[in-house]
Order: sequence, then C-alpha cells, then structure tokens
Amino acid sequence: MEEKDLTGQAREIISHFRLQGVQQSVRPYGSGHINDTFLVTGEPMYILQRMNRTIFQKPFEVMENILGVTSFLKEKIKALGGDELRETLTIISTKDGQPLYQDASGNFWRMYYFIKDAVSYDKVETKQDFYESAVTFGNFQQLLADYPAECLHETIPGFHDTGARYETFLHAIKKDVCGRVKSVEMEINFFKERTDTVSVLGKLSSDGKLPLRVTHNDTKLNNIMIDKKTRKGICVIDLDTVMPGLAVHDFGDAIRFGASTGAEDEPDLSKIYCDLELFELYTKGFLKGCQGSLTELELAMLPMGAKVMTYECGMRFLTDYLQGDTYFKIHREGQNLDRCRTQMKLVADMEAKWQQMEQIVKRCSDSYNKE
Ligand code: ADP
Ligand code: GN1
Ligand code: MG
Repeated sequence: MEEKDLTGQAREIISHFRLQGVQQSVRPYGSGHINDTFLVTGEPMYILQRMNRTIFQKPFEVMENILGVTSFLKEKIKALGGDELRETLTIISTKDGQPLYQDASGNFWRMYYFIKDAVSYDKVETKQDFYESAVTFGNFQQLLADYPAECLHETIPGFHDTGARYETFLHAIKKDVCGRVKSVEMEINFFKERTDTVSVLGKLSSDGKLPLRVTHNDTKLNNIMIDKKTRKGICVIDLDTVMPGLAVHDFGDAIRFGASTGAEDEPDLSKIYCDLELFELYTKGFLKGCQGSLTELELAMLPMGAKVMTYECGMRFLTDYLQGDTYFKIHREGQNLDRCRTQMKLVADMEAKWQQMEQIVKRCSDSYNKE
C-alpha cells in the first residue's frame, strides 16, 4: 500500500488530519447534492468531505452541532451495548485538534470514519430496507428527545420554513436572472395554486400545537447506512441540518424520496407515483422507532408532512433552476427542472390519494397502540 497513489492535493489535505494506518487512494464518492464527498481507502477507511461553503456559512457551528449530537449518541449507544464507531458518525480531528481543516483557497474539509459493511441507497431496493430506515430515523429522533435543543445552532436559517421558501421562490420569479420564467409558467402556477400548503404546518408550529423536537431535517434514504449483514439501519449520517424542527417534516421528507416509484430526477413522469404500500411500511417503521412519542396531532399531520415536504422540495428545485442551478449539484442541463417535475407529480398523486393516506396512518397508529 503506497501513498504514491494519492493525488498531490488529496495527500496534502488528509495530511492535516490525525489518521491511523496507511492511506491508499482518494476518490469521489456518493451522490449527495450538497458537499463534495471522497472515499479514502486503506485500513481504516475514511470519508473526506469538502463542505459546501456557500450553503454552510458558519462551518464551525455545523461541526459543533455534529460533535454535540454524536457525542451524546455515543453515550447512549454504549449504554445499549452498541458499537459507537459504527452506529453514529465519528469526527476525525486535525493534527491541531480542530474538526475542520481550511485550505489555502478557504475551503473547509472534514473527515469521518467510513462506516464499513453498510450501504446507502438512492432508491428503495427492498421494502424491508425502507421499513428499517423508518425505524432508524424514528429511533434517531427518539434518542435525541432529551438532547438540549438550545445548544444547537441553526445551521441553515429557515431551512424548513416553507413560507420563507415561497417568498424566495417569488423573488426568483421576479428577478428571472436566467430568463427561464417564460418556459416554466405551468410549473410556477402549480406552486402558486397551492398556497394553502405553504403555511399549514408553520402555523400549527407557531401556535404551539406541534412540538419542536431535535430532528434530522434531511431524511433521504441515502442519508442512512443499512448494515449489509443484518439489513438493519445501522447509522444515520449527513448530520449538517440536525436542528430543532418538526417530526412530521422528517417523516415527510423520507416519504417524498423513498416512497416515490422513480428517481428524484426521472424525466419520464409516467414512472412517478407515491407508492402507498411503501407509505404504509414507512409509517409503521417510523411509529415503531418513535416509540409512541408522537402526539395525536403529529400523527394526524403525517400525510400533510409528506405533501408539504414534497411541495417545498419541488419549489426549491424550481427556484434553483430559475436562479441558474447554484444550490443543488447538477450533472446535466435541466436536471433541477426534472427534479421539480417529479415532486409536482408526487404532490398531485398524494392529493388524489389523500383519504387513503389518512386511513393508512390511522390503521398503523391503531395497530401500534394495540401492540
Ligand atoms: P451530502 O450532504 O452532499 O448529501 P453526505 O454526508 O450525505 O453528503 O455524504 C454523501 C454520501 O457519502 C452518503 O450518501 C453516503 O453514501 C456516503 N457517506 C457519507 N458519510 C459516510 C460515512 N461516514 N461512512 C460511509 N459512507 C458515508
Ligand atoms: C439535499 O445533502 P442531501 O443530498 O442529502 C438537501 C435536502 C433536499 C435534498 C433533495 C442541506 O440533501 O434539503 O431535500 O438535497 N440538503 C440541504 O434531494 O439543502
Ligand atoms: Mg446526504
């Protein structure tokens, strides 16, 4: 195992971290839309990430949150007899004891232990995996129920403030910096016609009817590692947006991504539906993971969480398309518009299936209470 395989820049960056063993190679890894992720091979293996500096304006605050939450989880994992190095992220310090290294161009880099013998999926491959991801995300929230929320920084202000997102969307239409508005009038109207969706959860939250909890806020299926052997959700990753939030948002974001019958950027919309069987499985798993902690109103609002998160994400993709694709990484022209359209199709499909979704939640909640 020779270090010579490493490219000069990667070798320079990782040389600032306290690593064990010998590092073999560094290559781009994963399919996240936000940070630049690399796999560092060798024994042990590591994840190296260049944090998105436009999105995360205060990177040390992000790391303070992650350190706080992972240290807290490690204590709980140890108490439950688990493996703290596999069941939550482990931040690798720089040689001068910092959680981040800043390079000469001002980029911030961080490293984690690589979670071995586990996979993250961009699409549901087996129903059981999706169920297990729900148990793990629900359980994550449950484990953090007594975490001191006042210690958390708001890493992205107004992250799931759908009302504020709507204002940004209107602003992007007005500015029309890329001259794209004319070509997406149908899509713009779709979001404008559903302004009731914008404020419903925000209002319940500001009226104190939905509790603020420590939530993950980015519960995509590929933000969870599934153990290859046991097929259990072993570790929740991508902790950049752990902040006080709504349980129904965490539920909803996972449905938006995982219960869709197609990829988030699928151009053929005839392939896109909200699969109610997957919706039911996720609901069952999430209720199990939350261990009865959800209030009656939270339970009743689970379908709304799914619709609002799908609406919000679709609107964010369209806003980014209008602003010139500066937020979400794209790999081809029009990808954000395709992403927006799948979310629109899902919202419309959820509207058509609304009563069934409510009945499913009721059924799952009744059967959870009987267990
Ligand atoms: P982004 O914010 O860009 O989505 P993530 O932190 O989610 O970045 O990382 C991108 C991908 O890298 C994940 O979906 C996962 O596949 C992989 N990954 C990230 N951290 C780890 C880790 N500690 N161990 C194994 N894989 C990881
Ligand atoms: C981003 O980082 P990633 O790829 O897991 C985004 C989420 C969106 C998601 C859409 C910090 O998630 O909010 O729902 O893309 N994360 C951030 O796929 O904006
Ligand atoms: Mg991610």
